[in-house]
Amino acid sequence: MIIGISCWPTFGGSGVVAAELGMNLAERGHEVHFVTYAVPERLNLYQPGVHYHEVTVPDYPLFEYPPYSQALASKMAEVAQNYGLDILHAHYAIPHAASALLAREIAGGKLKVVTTLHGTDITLVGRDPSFMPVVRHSILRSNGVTAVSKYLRREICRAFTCDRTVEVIYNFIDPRDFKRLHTETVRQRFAPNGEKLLVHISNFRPVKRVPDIVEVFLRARREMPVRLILIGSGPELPKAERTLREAGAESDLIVLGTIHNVLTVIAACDAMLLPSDAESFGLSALEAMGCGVPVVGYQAGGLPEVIDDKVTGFLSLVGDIDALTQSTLQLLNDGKLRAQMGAAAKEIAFARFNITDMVDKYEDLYRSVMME
Ligand code: GMT
Repeated sequence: MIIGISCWPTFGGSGVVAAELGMNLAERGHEVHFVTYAVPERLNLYQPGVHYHEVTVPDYPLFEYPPYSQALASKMAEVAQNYGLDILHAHYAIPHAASALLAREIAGGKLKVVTTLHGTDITLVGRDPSFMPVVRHSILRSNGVTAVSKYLRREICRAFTCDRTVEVIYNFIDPRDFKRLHTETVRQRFAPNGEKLLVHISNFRPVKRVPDIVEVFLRARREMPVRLILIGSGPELPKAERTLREAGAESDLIVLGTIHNVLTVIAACDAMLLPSDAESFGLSALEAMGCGVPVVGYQAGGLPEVIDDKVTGFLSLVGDIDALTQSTLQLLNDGKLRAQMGAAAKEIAFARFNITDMVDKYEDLYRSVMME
């Protein structure tokens, strides 16, 4: 098949999933064309079968807002026509799905659009009245629609429409990415005196409940030598840094920003904190599981579909910081429990969320929409 993929190329999970999917499809012999404004993080452009087409938005004094959606649709249509795309797979509704529908109309012919909804495009951003009609239209008019969890499928039905089939295809990890992670160097660097290491990775939006992470860390720090590693960036990060500085805990805070080898860092840690109040899937939780690191979070959104409470991590009620702290301390204090949960996490992550099974499902969906 000849497949176009469009996604946000930044550090978010949707871009990671799109890149991993594209590379795996190319390995299977498909021709894959990425259409974005920058090369997606984790995409290997040197891999045979992977192509990249950059979207550029011309600058013009009239444009107060650069019309990216139109430039994207034009590039998608151009790539569809020039390379004979069978499928255009849009990741994240805004603007990718909407632009893909426009490209399908322009390109005509056999082109089919598959849309994968990732989370905030349904639960937060997409629900804003400024976007809602476009998101609903994109869901209804795509040839195929997938959601990354059962929770997200329920939300699509509740907030947008129940009038179409939405297939759940979970996010996935590639076991090959988890081999040879040099965790010793990271531990030597960040925990030189045998401190315990907690890690959180996100875009630091309010939905991630960063103050809960700060509070758990401060409470844990009163009990034992522990350090907190923060990966990523976003509006809640400076506030967290300020709070920890004021509490005199900055010496045990490690802010890494948006880095590349996140798996190596995660794998060196003792537990991941992910106390979001809405999380459609939580790819970072799955990556922690693949590293053999248990996750502590809340029973929110699709997280219970990823983390088995008391087996691969701990999930408590949203906002229950006491429970969150207690679970974190239990893990940090008990090396045997950590090893047991870490091993279960690894096993379940690779069995339940294996890249081969999920890419099979995407291929099947592509084939079925192509037969329409
Ligand atoms: O808005 C975000 O949080 C970023 C977004 C993204 O584009 O990565 O994350 C969503 O998609 C991920 C990949 O499917 C999921 O793992 C995240 O859970 C989801 N974020 C939320 O639902 C908050």
